[in-house]
Amino acid sequence: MRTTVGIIGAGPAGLLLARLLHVAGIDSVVLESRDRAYVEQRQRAGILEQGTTDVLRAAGAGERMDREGLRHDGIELRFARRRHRVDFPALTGGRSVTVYAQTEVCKDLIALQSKEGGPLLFEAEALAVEDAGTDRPRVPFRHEGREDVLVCDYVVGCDGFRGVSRRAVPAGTGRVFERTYPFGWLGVLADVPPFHDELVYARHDRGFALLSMRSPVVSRLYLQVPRDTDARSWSDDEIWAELERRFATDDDWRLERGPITQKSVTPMRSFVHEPMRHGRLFLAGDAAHIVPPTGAKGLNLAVGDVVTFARALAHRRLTGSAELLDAYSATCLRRVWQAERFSHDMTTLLHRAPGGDPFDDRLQLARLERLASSRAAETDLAEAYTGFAFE
Ligand code: RFL
Ligand code: PHB
Repeated sequence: MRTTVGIIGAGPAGLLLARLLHVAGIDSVVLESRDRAYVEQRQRAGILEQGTTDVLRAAGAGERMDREGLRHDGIELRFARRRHRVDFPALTGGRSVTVYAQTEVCKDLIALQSKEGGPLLFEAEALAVEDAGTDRPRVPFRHEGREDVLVCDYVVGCDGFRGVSRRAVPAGTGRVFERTYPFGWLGVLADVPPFHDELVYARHDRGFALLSMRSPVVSRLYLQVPRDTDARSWSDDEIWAELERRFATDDDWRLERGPITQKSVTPMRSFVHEPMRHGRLFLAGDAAHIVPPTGAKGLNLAVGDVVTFARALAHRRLTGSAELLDAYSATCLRRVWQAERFSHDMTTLLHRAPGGDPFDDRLQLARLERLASSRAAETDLAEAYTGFAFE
């Protein structure tokens, strides 16, 4: 098989890249190791920055998002049994975010690609990236029991944190920056209307909790738990009781319980691989960087990367200049590190290390008090949460 851009992975990064290239008249082939149902049902991100919704709309993938997505103009911070609302449009000159799940973004992009894009092969596992240092990189892959090779002008590794493409960068040419955290998130989906109309980020002595949502009748809730927790060790009653404790306020707020339909635990990690390119292999999304989900940035960063690549390749085609392709890694990394900073700040602001340190507790409360009383501090959060502009 021969194509201009070989894309490994059909998560949000790979699917959107295929769409952007199609719109620019550049052909691609997408290889995805899992089946379509798996990709469409994997519960993950929920928050789209305004820049992300703009890109999806411009790519022709915004119709259902505009109908079903929920515009959110703020979040609530809960701490010391109090609430503080951060008003995004007032602090950022009108910016907001949209609640529209990653599962839905993927469904919309898959439907578009199947209707009018290039090949999108499910259950097609890339085995390696070869000859990335030449102008004919190759991706051997296995599909329907047969081995084949995809020969490309460029390969974009959109295969997530555990994919194969990052491994094709020779040791010694790249550098990894990493932090792991001693906790993870127990995430649940519940068939109950969200108890608040905006997201609630709660800091509590027993640990962090987050209310998000998937629709006006489905809540998405998270609890900080020790890193190696087995989700099955938490009964539904224990989950609701813990949510009640961590979200408790001094006013008459009440939590309504409902059936829990899904439970899983995600470990938390910060990770950046520099540079995001080796020869004709470009890394995008989680393949190149991971943020802890507290800042809701992972999917939005993936979108920024593939927009940068698609523009750079279109520029190359139009002008013959490789200038933007050569700048790809540096351009993406500026935005990536801002998201790393913000996600790390939000994580350390709201989570409690196991065992806890009383000094850290007081610092967290002081940081939260500062956010609740200083427009400057709040503006920094609102600008970062609603998203940094694409370059
Ligand atoms: P993905 O989504 O992991 O997709 C990678 C795809 O590559 C496939 N693959 C391969 N295919 C072929 N051959 C191989 N050898 C392959 N190896 C792997 C995989 O099957 C998969 O389909 O990476 P991508 O596209 O870079 O997208 C990144 C996002 O998924 C991720 O950053 C976000 O989900 C992170 N995230 C959030 N991001 C946000 O922007 N806002 C949020 O609110 C948000 N909340 C979250 C999150 C992630 C979470 N978890 C579970 C990690 C909440 C959670 C709980
Ligand atoms: C989600 O809806 O899954 C979600 C929202 C905000 C976050 C993380 C996850 O910070």
